[in-house]
Amino acid sequence: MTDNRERSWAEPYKIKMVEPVQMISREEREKAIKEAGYNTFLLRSRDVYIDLLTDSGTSAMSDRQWAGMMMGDEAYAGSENFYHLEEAIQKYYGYDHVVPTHQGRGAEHMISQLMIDDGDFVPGNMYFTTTKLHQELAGGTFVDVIIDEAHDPENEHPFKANVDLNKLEDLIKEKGPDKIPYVSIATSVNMAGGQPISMSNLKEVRELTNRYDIPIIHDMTRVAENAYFIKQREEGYGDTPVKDIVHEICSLTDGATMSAKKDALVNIGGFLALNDEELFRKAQNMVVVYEGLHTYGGMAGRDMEALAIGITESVDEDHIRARVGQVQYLGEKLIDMGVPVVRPIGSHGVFLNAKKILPHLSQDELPAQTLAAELYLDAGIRSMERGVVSAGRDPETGKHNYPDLELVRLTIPRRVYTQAHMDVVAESVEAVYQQREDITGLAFDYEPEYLRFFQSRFKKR
Ligand code: P61
Repeated sequence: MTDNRERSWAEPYKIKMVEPVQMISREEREKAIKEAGYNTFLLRSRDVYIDLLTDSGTSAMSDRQWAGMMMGDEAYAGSENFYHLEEAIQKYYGYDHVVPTHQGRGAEHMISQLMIDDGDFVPGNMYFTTTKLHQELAGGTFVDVIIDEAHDPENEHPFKANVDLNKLEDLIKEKGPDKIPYVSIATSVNMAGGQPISMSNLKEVRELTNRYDIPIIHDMTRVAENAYFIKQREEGYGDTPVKDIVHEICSLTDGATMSAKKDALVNIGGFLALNDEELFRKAQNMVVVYEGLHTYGGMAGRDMEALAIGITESVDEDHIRARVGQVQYLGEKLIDMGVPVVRPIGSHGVFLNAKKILPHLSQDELPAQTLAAELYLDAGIRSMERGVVSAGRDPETGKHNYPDLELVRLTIPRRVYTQAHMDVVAESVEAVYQQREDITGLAFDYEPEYLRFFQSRFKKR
């Protein structure tokens, strides 16, 4: 480099296979979203042009992963691929024992059933839909102990996933440590907008929980993305490899649930990782009831091989820089266009601030659900509601939960779309933003009991 200007970077891969996508006409999109009850989860994928519903299971696998798929050992018991997976988890994450599951919620189900008793409280750094539901189904109550800044979309705190230690200690003192089976710590907190926890905060949580002898269970779904932000933002980590930061994060916790469909670059899979031998034995016994034998837990041998390789690739410096970099690129573009988004831009998606974009809609008029439907109408871009619909109802009162954050998530799959796709997305968001005053809200038409956002149907008001 001849001067101090930042040089452009590009994706650290080239494309070997393509999957055609196309945009259907405006009339067809109108018909499709109406038939889907204005719920983007109910659209058919063939009717979507750029699919930013989720980064879950939507990543492109590498040639090495596909080669690994050919080495699937589909033995019912003792598959060679399980041992490769176990080795990768021990090497990169440092947990002693592994129970594979079909995906993240399989692991959440087991840890909740094994550790939570009726009347327990589970503190965590913001809720996640499936995590909280499994805690409730086990008889527990989730308690949010994230810092207040996390609930403010405009607050620029660099580590919005940090735990408020006072909130946590007050809860422990109020309920008593024996009512708190574990503290649930997520890295790269999804519902806050993909925000990281700092290493120093995690260390403080560890010290506090050690004093009360309470374990930490880590939702490590996006741990590498969190580690990348630590490298970027936390003093003393600028020269530390992401893989070492990941290892250090895990070493501060006692076990983890993993949806491998995100960070770990596979289309299906997950696991429960534990250091405690006795708990592990119980989980190993439980997995045969709900998932499959303890050496496959609902995954095919080939899936476990792809996952073992995906874990290795997920902590590669070039990969993680390009992955988070692409999300930042879209976010910066939208900020430049004046569109209100959650700040700082998160790790796995850009979160539009629907409350601010559609201030004329009350939360009962479902601003984020409405905005997601409008985005689809404009250019066939599929996004996800993360607001009052996702927050569900209070199990005690049956009333809607009204979260401060009323967001639409533009989630970027890993290694799938190009910067040109990001440009198209930004232009579509801008077009919808310009027509925002003409947008009218939605009302529930059908609402299922569990995780209602997946299957609810809506009607125009
Ligand atoms: C997602 F609308 N996430 O972000 P499973 N923990 C965390 C996750 O992000 C996560 C799981 C546990 C999804 C899929 C999804 O409300 C929703 O492998 C931090 O999906 O079972 C999943 O892992 C669960 C979308 C899940 C949702 C729940 O798109």
